[in-house]
Amino acid sequence: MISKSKLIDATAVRAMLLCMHRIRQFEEAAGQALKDGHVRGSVHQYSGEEAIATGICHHLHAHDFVSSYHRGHGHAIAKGVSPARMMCELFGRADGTSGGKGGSMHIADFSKGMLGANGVVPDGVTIAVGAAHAIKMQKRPEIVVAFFGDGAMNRGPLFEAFNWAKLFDLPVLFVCEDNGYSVTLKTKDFTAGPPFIERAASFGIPTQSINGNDVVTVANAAGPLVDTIRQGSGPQFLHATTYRWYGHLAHDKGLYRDPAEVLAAREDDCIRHAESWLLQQGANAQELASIAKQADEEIQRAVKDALAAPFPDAATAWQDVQDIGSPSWA
Ligand SMILES: Cc1ncc(C[n+]2csc(CCOP(=O)(O)OP(=O)(O)O)c2C)c(N)n1
Ligand SMILES: [Mg+2]
Repeated sequence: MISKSKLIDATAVRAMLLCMHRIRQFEEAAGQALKDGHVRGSVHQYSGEEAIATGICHHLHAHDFVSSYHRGHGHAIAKGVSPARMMCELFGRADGTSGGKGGSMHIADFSKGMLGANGVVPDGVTIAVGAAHAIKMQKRPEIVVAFFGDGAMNRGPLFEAFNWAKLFDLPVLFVCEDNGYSVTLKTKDFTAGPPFIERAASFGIPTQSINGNDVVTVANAAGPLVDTIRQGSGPQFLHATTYRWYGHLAHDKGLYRDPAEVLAAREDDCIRHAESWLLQQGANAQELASIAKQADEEIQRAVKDALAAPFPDAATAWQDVQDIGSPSWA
């Protein structure tokens, strides 16, 4: 049963709309900053998928945890990590979440329960299960959400994670964000067997499949799952369908996709759906525009501040990084 505080009402959807705008604006700015040469390395934009992180993290407490993957900005923002510090991280500045040394694929902030984006498919999931095991052993009340893509469903460590989580009935919600693609391939074109949810179900994990582009649907599905995990149900698996608006990386023009498919996905915009929902509940267009404006201003300020922020001191270059011996090139 959904507890009263978790009923999805207009106040909740307004808050989630702001969160989705924040993520969308962050991704627009990050993609542009990469093109402008302010960001080195890679940027995987979460644009189009915002409803999933937003609708699920809406139900998490500050002390709960999330783990993520290479497309991790949205999960971090939805979990409460500061977009300003994340922007600094992308820009390689000392004020970044990892002092500017991690970049986009290593956004982490333990103080907010964000265990990290992760470049290795699907290693964020195994980290989540480790955290969930620690929570269970210490009899603590937190839960963990492991976000991952459909591509992870064909990797062995994911099944080790499912097995371990169910064997010990760990407090973890597995969330497969199924955008249909793994880099340039349609995931279904290299996937054998029955639908993904049956893979999780084969471990005895309860499963559910939902439309991940509707934040109300996501939040209504996630609320009871989070509750039941908190009450000791063991792991749950949520499969959420969605689409990524841009290429695999901000550099990637995505020419392997049918333009009509991309256009249709953009019509199925999670932000537009949330706005329509609110309009039906009596919100007015002005109010919705001011929510979008608030997010836009926040992110523009984050970019401006990141550009002005200092780079890490060269003397600290070898601090907080894995020890790989003496830098012979130095
Ligand atoms: C172990 C491993 N193999 C290969 C890669 C290269 N790689 C990066 S992303 C990706 C596919 C990701 O697809 P998905 O999990 O669906 O996430 P999406 O990019 O669609 O959000 C692959 C194969 C990797 N990062 N790690
Ligand atoms: Mg995918």
